[in-house]
Amino acid sequence: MKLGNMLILCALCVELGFGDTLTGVVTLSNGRPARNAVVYLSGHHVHSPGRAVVDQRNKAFIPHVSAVPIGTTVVFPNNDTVFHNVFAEYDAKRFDLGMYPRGASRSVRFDKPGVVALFCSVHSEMGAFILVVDSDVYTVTDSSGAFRLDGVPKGTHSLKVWHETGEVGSVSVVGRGPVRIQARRP
Ligand SMILES: [Cu+2]
Repeated sequence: MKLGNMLILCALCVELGFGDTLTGVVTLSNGRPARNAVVYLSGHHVHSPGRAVVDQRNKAFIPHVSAVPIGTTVVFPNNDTVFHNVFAEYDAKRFDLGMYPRGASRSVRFDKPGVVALFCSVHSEMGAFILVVDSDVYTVTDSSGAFRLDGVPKGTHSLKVWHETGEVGSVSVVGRGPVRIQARRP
């Protein structure tokens, strides 16, 4: 992209209020930090479904938790030294990507919001989650439950939280935070 076009786009971003940052911390109902919680602005229009990767290395899915906007194609490469068989539960159904070796890959497009629970039929210790969100403003908390959301438009937003324990949260936020959210059983 030409520099001139980039400057015009950046000016537009400022004008529309994109680029604000919202910070906060998520805890679970037991008061502990909610590590790997997905935090997103609910109902925020999805502009940019894209591609995401859930890697397989050292008998683990990496990342363990990810969030993607509706319409995103997720690629599942096997970069391990052994075969894995990826299957998942999603939208009340099961899909199976079969068994594939190092260097091979499969991909799936996710068109409905919801939880994708990933497993490997060979290694029962392998598990991961993808949350498909109706939003393109989302992130995942760090080990202390902290998060930083970029690209938050001005105004009041419904901020939602999902954690792999099944605990969820929802708060109305204005401004940049920091916000504290305690997730609970739905
Ligand atoms: Cu495996």
